[in-house]
Amino acid sequence: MSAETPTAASTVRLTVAQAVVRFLSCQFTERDGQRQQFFGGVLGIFGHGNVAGVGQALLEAELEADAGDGWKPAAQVPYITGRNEQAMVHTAVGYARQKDRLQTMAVTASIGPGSSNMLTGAALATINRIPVLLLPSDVFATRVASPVLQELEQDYGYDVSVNDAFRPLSRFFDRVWRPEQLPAALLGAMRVLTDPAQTGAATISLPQDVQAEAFDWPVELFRERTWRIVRPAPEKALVEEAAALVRAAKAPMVVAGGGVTYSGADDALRAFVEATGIPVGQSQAGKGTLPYDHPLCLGAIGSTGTTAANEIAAEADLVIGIGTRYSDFTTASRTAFQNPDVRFVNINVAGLDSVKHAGLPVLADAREALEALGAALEGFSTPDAYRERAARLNREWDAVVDRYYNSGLGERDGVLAQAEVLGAVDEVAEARDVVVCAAGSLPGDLHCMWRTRDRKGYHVEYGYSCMGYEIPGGIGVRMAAPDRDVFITVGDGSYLMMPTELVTAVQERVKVIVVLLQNHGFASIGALSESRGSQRYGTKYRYRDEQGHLAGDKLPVDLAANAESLGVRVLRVTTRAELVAALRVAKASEESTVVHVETDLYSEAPDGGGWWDVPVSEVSHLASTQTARAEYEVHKARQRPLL
Ligand SMILES: Cc1ncc(C[n+]2csc(CCOP(=O)(O)OP(=O)(O)O)c2C)c(N)n1
Ligand SMILES: [Mg+2]
Repeated sequence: MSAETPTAASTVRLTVAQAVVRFLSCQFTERDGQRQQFFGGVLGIFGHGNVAGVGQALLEAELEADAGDGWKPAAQVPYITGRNEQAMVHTAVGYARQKDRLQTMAVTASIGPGSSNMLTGAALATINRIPVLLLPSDVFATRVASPVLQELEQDYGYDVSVNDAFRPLSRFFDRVWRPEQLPAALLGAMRVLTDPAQTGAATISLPQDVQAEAFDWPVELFRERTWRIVRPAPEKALVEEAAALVRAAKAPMVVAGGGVTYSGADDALRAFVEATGIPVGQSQAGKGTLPYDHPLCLGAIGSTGTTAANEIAAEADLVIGIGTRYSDFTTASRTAFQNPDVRFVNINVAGLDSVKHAGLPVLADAREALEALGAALEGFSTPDAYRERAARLNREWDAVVDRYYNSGLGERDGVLAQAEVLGAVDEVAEARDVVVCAAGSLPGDLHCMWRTRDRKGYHVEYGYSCMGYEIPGGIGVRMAAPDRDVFITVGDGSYLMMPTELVTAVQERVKVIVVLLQNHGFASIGALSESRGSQRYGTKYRYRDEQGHLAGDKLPVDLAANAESLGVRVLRVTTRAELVAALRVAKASEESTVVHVETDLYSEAPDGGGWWDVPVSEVSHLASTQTARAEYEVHKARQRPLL
């Protein structure tokens, strides 16, 4: 026997699915000397595509059946049954984001619709740069019984399946046609999931027959592996160039994005801005990088920004973007920065983001780069007047928030304004609690108004702004942070998209507080429609009227009863005082609660001066559209190429 020949002891005979499950339980990440289990759970729904493969493997792992080789898992990876595959990916994303991308979950789905249901989740994870491992099941590799139930069948290629749709949505994709391919697929997925610049959805497609196939795996595949989450250091010359730009600037500002938080660079950011006196505007993912009442915190920037951030942005001659993608909401569709000489310094781990707006690309980890730039700027500060102006703008905006939080409109009109609901949540929530949202008019309101006090206290999914993320995403947040209360704020439209995981919250005894704002339609798209000349067409949940339009009476839906039927406790409230009382009850409880509150479809958010590019019809017979088009062209003229 040659040295290379595997001995009986150096291989272990397992199915492909058993090997996958075993592999998941021995992956760890490490950063700054802290080590943690990478997969905090496997979420799944079984169908014929995975029940006897991955399902059997999970059962065996849960029962700790002795495989006869003395192997013990390095960590327990619990299996959690979900209700909707898309929602399960949202839960994994919520979990991973709350864990600063150091931990995540895997999701298993059956072939066909079970798998394709995860496509939206894959896009959401990749766009938000959040690691999730997707394990869709696939058609038979052997094709003995093709076409199998739910097989796509394309006449131009028999190896195409619905799972090929994951390719453009994933940062890594592989299909394991043969067991021999599995180790490379698993290691490739781990490489991408743990790379801060590459991370997103990693997809390993598992044909249903291959899942059940046995193979002699080298035992090394199942050794504990610790993946270092790297902190790439910035190039010295670039730091010096960036420092020179800051020293020459008269009106510098920072735009802080999610990358600051994921890098754990919040303290470094605070030290940097306190030393240099450079104020900070925050993207949705960057809210929390400084507490709302820090004198250099300008709060939300861009389309849904504050007057504080947008006023400074309009004049800024140097923008230091840190861990930001510069989405259209952040740049107010490229109208936020109006100084003709504005320049950008982009601190980012991702090459894609580092070169945006023709910025100086400081390709590096946020914390490392902030510390290096801070050291290079030793002794530098903006004038006191600039610091004082930022602090004044911050206080002025907070006074606006105060007025909206306590407008008294609910008492006057008999139905609460949305901002009053946020005011009530603000009153009851503790500093470390987390507010969760994703779509509708709430994200904009939260972005400009929410008083974020803790670095992980604000969780709005705004890369994909996916209706239906709220409840499953919030459940993932709570799983990641059981010591924080999670306030899920959700509109009626988003609730109707995906209330399903309330059942999962009940099953797993995961406590969340859902604040369900019932305004009988789309306040957000309704307001947008009106401002763009489309008269709120099709944005209300109404019966058809006598003319055949969807503008009749309100529909008799009872979302409170719907939530109750899923097994959660529901509190129905009308007034502000009732709302505050209900939130306190929910907070004191150990169970999940849905607080159902009627709100005004027409309630307004404060205007922070930001614009958003949503094109208006160039020709129309409607006067409303013609007026909106004329207004649109005025804004359009302020858009800058930033080259
Ligand atoms: C899955 C999905 N479909 C469509 C949209 C477009 N969209 C954005 S907000 C919105 C309406 C949200 O309604 P609701 O949750 O009731 O919130 P409200 O606008 O009333 O605040 C729609 C349809 C989206 N973001 N996500
Ligand atoms: Mg609504």
